[in-house]
Amino acid sequence: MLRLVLGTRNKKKISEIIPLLADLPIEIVDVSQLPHVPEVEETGRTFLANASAKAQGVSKAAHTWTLAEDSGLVVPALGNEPGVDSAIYAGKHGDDAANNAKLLSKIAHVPETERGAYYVCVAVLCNPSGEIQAVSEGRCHGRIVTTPLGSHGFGYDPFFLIPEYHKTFGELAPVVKAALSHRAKAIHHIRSAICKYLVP
Ligand code: ITT
Repeated sequence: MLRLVLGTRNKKKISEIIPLLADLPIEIVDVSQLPHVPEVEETGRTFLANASAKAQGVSKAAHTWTLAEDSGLVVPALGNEPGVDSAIYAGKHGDDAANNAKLLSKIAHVPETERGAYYVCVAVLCNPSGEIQAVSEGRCHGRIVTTPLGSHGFGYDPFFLIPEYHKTFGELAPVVKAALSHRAKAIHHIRSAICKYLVP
């Protein structure tokens, strides 16, 4: 069975990605299980640049097929913030509470009718030599609400409303997010490449 490394250290992402690939006859490990693999710096200004850097950095260091993704929230009325800076919006990497507080303070100045937003996920698959073999993108459209609802998901999810469901990703069950999310769409699109290269 071939091994696929998930080139992410974000446990919430990992817990969303694994079920989407669990039916494939491949061994999936995440990079935290490979202590010799150094952290990859995210200096790119696009989701594609950062996803590529993560997939290439991890695959070269681990000499293994690697799937990485870069994702974030885009609010057009805020000049596309937080965008690629979603994880560090308020300064400290992965501080969801501070990031949400900053989003809230900025969205307060935006009229309710202009609070549309979308999540983006760009996924990149690299071979063990660090060569990009496939790229995919998924988007999920919604609206920003000013009262947090629910405790599922992570990051901006309690503030991200899916209008068709009248619920935020914080309220919707993980199985629903797994059907609708930007990450689910990006992984779905890249599955055929994973199958082509890793499934006998
Ligand atoms: P890795 O680089 O190790 O993958 P990371 O958390 O640094 O982990 P990113 O640079 O891709 O990942 O930043 C993702 C940020 O975007 C995350 O911290 C959230 O703020 C936001 N985000 C992305 N997907 C999200 C989701 O499904 N729900 C809520 N917030 C999300």
